[in-house]
Amino acid sequence: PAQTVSSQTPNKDANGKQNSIQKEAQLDGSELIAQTQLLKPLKAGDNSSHQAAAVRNTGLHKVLSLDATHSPRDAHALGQFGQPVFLASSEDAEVKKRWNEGHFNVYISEQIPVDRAVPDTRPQTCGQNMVHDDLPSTSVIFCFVDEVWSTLLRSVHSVLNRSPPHLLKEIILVDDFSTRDNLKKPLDDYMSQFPKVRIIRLKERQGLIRARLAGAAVAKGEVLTFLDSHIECNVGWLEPLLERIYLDRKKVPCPVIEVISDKDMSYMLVDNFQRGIFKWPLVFGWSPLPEEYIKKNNMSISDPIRCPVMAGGLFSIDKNYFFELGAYDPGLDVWGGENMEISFKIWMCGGEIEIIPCSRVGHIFRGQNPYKFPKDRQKTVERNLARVAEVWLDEYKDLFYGHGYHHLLDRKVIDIGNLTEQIELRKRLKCKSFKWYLDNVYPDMKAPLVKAEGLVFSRGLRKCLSLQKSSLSFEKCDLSKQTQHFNYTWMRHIRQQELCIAPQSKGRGFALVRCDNTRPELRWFHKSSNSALAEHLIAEFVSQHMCLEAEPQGDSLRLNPCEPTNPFQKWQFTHYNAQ
Ligand code: UD2
Ligand code: MN
Repeated sequence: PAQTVSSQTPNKDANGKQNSIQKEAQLDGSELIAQTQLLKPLKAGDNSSHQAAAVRNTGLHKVLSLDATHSPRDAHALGQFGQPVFLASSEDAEVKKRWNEGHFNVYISEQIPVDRAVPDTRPQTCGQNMVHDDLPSTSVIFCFVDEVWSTLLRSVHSVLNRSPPHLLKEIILVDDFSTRDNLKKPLDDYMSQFPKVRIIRLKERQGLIRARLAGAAVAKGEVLTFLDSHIECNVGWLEPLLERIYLDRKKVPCPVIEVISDKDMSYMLVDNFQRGIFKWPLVFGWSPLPEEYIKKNNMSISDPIRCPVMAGGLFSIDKNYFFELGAYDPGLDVWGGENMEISFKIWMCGGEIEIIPCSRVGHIFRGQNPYKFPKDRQKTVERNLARVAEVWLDEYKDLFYGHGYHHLLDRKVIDIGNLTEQIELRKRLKCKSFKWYLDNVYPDMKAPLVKAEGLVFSRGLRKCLSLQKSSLSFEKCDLSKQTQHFNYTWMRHIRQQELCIAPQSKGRGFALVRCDNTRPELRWFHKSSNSALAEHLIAEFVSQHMCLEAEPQGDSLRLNPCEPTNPFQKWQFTHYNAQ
């Protein structure tokens, strides 16, 4: 999903030109080494890495404002300076015709210069920041499958034009078995004018995860920088990322992802203080830092933002650290879930993910994937996420499954593959628990382990369920008695320790069985309020609507057809953690 676009407009003069462009000499590495200036004091919390860097006692220079706007540019070209392109309505048909080639306005993109300027959207102080002269070099890796020619070229040009040459080791284009002819010889020919650009071609479709691994395997830079193939890097984007890694090799910095409109190709800046988060069942989203957190830490809009989950597409990582972490799980297919995997892995195994507001990259967010999935899209993503959940979520994986992917538990329906190596890796790296991650990295996430818990109170009897010596009965409610405590789980089980209450498929009885998440017949539908059968416990896998009912004599339980107002079918747990 795209971030919310900010209502602020970048600094521009009346001609739409960037007025904050600094007329700074374009330096290369050799000239930089000579410069030494004082490091701006870093924020609290950065002390250890600050000192580590200070020991190296190397020179510093102001972030380079490399941008080809220093060179002559056609100010009248369409889309120049990131301006929107407006078309006559007579061109609508053409726009529509070309749309599906990339699920954005391919027709407009083709008419915009491949090296257009974009507005410098960084917070004002960014241009004054100091970075070290001896930053590590990076390999920039673009994976693509059937990418639109004009956007692929614009992505590459933006890296070539706005990265200090001595820091850009190479650009690796990993062609994930594209079918379009122009991406073969014509692309080779075009890129042959840039010695830093290498193209690797995969012999079969691998998906973006294994394509990135293929790029990483041949990369020569000290840092890997992954980018999507329809982006535009902004002025000064690279050095602030590399600086963070220089200060601490376990930091994984991400640029702010700005929005290139899929409709008019304009470059739009996004709201400040945004970070990547997830909601159940592991759905990525953006959310601003809590207000109190910003105040408490006295944060300015250019400070790095701790980020619980990265969006996935754009980040830099120390190459050795990437491999120490076991890179990506190579069992993840095509698209999706790898951002969760690497995020949990980084945080739980000793690293940090940050968004760096002084580094900004525009990205075309598309409504749909413009390429085909070899198998069903939804199943592919769900399967990837299940692999991540099984390896990283510990007891919280019930929340993942319970929020919509119950069918994944049936391994006969979806085979999520072998996870031995991933589980071994987590052990070997001695990674922390998912609970630690939630408590320390994403404390504002609500993640109760069960939906409801406590006593199970029968409205009709005004007594509570009790499980003793493997049989159920009713007793006077008493919170101090463990025999009366049950959980209503994300799997929708009514559970006490290992035992679950199960409806019997025939007859009106019930049984106590060992809980098993993969058995759908143990599930009970239950809502505390606001539904037609509020407070009922409805057996999900019994043919007609059958509800759990207390015998009015109070000596046993049975299943009966559901009746909305029957108090002997109404049950209440002491605490509801979620509806
Ligand atoms: C986001 C990420 C993307 C990836 C994805 C989840 C951003 C801006 N983008 O979705 O990088 O993390 O979430 O997996 O954060 N590609 C291949 N082979 C494939 C499929 C895709 O090479 O089989 C390429 C594709 O051409 C593109 C990149 O991988 O350059 C990412 O794909 P996307 O742009 O469709 O993903 P996006 O931005 O929707
Ligand atoms: Mn993308």
